[in-house]
Amino acid sequence: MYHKLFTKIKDTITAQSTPSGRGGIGIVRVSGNKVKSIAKGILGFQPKPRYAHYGSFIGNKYEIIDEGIALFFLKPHSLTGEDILEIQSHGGPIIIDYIIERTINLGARLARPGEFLERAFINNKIDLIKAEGINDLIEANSRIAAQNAIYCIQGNLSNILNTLIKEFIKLRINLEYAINFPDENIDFLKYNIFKKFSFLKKNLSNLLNKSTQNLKIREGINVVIIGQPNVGKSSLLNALTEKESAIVTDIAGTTRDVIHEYIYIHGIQINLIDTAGLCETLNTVEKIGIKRAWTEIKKADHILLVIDASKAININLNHPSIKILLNLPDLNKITIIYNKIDLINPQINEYLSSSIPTIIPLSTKNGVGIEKLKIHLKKIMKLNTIYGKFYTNRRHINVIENALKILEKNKIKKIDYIELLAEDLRYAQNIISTITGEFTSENLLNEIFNNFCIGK
Ligand SMILES: Nc1nc2c(ncn2[C@@H]2O[C@H](COP(=O)(O)OP(=O)(O)OP(=O)(O)O)[C@@H](O)[C@H]2O)c(=O)[nH]1
Ligand SMILES: [Mg+2]
Repeated sequence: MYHKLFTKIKDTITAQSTPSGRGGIGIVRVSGNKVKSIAKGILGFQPKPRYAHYGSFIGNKYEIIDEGIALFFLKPHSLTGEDILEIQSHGGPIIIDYIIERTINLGARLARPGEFLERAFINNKIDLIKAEGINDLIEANSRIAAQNAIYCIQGNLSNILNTLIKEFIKLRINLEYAINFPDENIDFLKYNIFKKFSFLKKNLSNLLNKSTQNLKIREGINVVIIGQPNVGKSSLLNALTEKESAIVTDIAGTTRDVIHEYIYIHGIQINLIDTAGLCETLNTVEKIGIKRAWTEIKKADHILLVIDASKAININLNHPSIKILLNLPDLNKITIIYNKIDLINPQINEYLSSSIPTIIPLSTKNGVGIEKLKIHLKKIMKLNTIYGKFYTNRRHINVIENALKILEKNKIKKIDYIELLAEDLRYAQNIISTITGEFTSENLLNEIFNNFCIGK
């Protein structure tokens, strides 16, 4: 079965598939109906499918452009499901340009971004999840992100969704039966429908939770560093990133804006966010900085509240740092950092280290405690990364969220409105089908594939 956009594809596309710049090899890929004649023109003969031909590439005036390897794939046994020619030449920009120009002269046009994968999707070679997985694999910035993209390519999420859609269909069949034969043992039927509906909602909500966790693996966990001015927030950022990411001075109010940096701990990205010191102030710039700090606090996955240990020996509820602590939205997300312990009595330090696990005493000045903080962050990430062997991006998550909203809005207890329930289920199922692309508008497809690079 081909996608409804299938009839739109008539032309032949060409693009460089390897990155631009210089390299040992450069690959130009051509896909479409004219590939056979283009191959004959540039190679001088008709290539055999799936055979590595070594030879010369011929220009418009029968000059030799370069020599290298040509691979021909006969449709439908190719990436796009169309005839494909891959020309492997030497990887210089001038040569590649020359070859692309030659394929255009022979009847191809330059491909749009992501157009090869778009054709693969339209010709039913891959679903949307796999197309996105290929893109994510190429763009991956950590091994875990790459591993997750592979799950997409292997179809793990597609399988989960296809099973879910089958459950939707089963439930809709039951509903149709209840609507058409209202007199038959309706209470039992209603009970069954209720059970299946709850099961479906639970499955969808589990999928949403796991998916949100998985997204964090790719985008990183946001750890926001906050505290009063001058407690050593920027020094902590610098100690964790091991570079001079932020300006450090002894003047309170040095950091005015939000500073973003990232580190990797065991392949998982941590986005570190340094903020302006939280205090009462009349200074306009500082006020804006503090407002931005609170915006970051609201978005945080975890917060490091830095306290100057030398000024917190007799800490009580009136201490400004405690006031900040009490204003934070979720106390479960907080680690207290007792900084500047080089300035305090080592006995107090020892007491703090051993007695309260969510307090980490450290000194950004001499580095004591930094490793302990990294181990602590690693533990937090573990809590944040319970994921199955599937992977979802932000688009998938939005879709799952929307489908779940529709199901949650429906008050199943009023089962007398059984037609409305059938309608909601149909709607939610269609929404979920947009993830694999089975039920996707042309606009959305364009939006997705336009984000890919040319040559993919
Ligand atoms: N003795 C000692 N001094 C430190 C330590 N960490 C930071 N400092 C000093 O504390 C002062 C303030 O450090 P910053 O990192 O700029 O503090 P901040 O919290 O970012 O300050 P604002 O950006 O103004 O809110 C600087 O003089 C640092 O050298 C530490 O562990 N021990
Ligand atoms: Mg600072």
